[in-house]
Amino acid sequence: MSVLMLSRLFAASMPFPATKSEWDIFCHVVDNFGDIGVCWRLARQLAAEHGVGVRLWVDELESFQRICPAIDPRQSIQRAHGVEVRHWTADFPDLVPGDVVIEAFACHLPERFVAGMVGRHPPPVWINLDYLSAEAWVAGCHALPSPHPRLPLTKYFFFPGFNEETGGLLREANLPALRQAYDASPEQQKNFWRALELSPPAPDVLLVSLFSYANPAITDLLDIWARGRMRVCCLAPVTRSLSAIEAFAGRPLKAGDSVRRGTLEIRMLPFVTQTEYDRLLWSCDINLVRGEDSFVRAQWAAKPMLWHIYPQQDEAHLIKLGAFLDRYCARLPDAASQVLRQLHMAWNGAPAAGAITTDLWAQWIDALPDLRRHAVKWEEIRSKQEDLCSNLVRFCRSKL
Ligand code: TRH
Repeated sequence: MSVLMLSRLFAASMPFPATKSEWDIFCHVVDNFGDIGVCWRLARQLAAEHGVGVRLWVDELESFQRICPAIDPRQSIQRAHGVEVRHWTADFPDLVPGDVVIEAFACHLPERFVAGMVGRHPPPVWINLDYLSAEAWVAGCHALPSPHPRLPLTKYFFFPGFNEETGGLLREANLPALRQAYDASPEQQKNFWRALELSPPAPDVLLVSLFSYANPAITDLLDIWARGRMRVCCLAPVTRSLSAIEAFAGRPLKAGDSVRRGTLEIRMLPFVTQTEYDRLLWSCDINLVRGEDSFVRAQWAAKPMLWHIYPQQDEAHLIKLGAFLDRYCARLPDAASQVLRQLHMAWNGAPAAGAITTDLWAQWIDALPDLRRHAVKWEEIRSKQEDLCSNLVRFCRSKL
């Protein structure tokens, strides 16, 4: 065996890191909270579970502060939860890149930094962390190298996904245990409601969290809930769904306000931290989520959910939605699968789907026992797969 092969074998079997490794993560906040939501989660997990020194570069700190109030948008360098947070501005400093460089969602690294990567020996492992999709092509593209056209650098495409052939899903090691402890603790639940300044929900009320993009179907749903057989309490953090809720209420609303109509009560919540948002998802019977990160967290909450996917041009998002539903519904009884698909298509404005009707909602309520069992099973199976952060660490170790 050659010296080179031996050294590779040795490197692959070494506990990671032999010395503390340093990673740079770059996050460009395109819009909303998903980009920083994912990067922040990954950065914290790398630091807390893998002993990695993380420098997180973020070009917009105000959005970051919304999900993590410890962040001060005026500081160019600060530490939070064991992570060094840097404000990423146009005048990028000269510094030595870390062992691993993560370019989140093809955010395009600063040229000066790329030059630093070329000058580093060995060069860093360069990862483009992509968006999550359940489409079949993802498995074929995951971890593929892409040599730089001019420079002696190789970028690897790392795709999150739902099976072992992909990079997996972000999930902290203690997440299932934390959720189970919360479920089993009336004390923790009481503290959660108290922190939100809400009284705990009555047992006969269907509790729904609402986080979506602007969506004409919100009004339909609120209307159906208000006229339904069942009492519904809708907990809505103030986000882009606010204007639809205000139109329904007929008045301006802010966090702390509530609206009552028929069998529906809407409680407007402040935008909470990521940790509190998890607790909100664990507490509700049904979670309406959006984008990427809240969509994944709703799956870890093991509750029935309705996903508002990030809209894309040429309705590409509907293909992505269909791919997820194919996967998610594979082991679901036919009737529940059908109503879940129909409701998702209507909620996402698919052309052939039509509006959400009272009848469709009633079918969804009838399917709830199956949907609940299924959500628990789905979470159990996915939790057994390796999480994205551990996958990434293992992959980078093999390339260092
Ligand atoms: O905010 P989003 O719509 O983000 C989107 C998606 O990521 C999309 O794929 C991307 O292209 C686009 O951004 C640019 O939805 P997402 O992904 O669910 O992110 C929301 C984050 O906000 C998530 O980390 C959960 C967090 N959150 C809170 O911390 N508190 C809250 O009260 C709420 C409602 C959310």
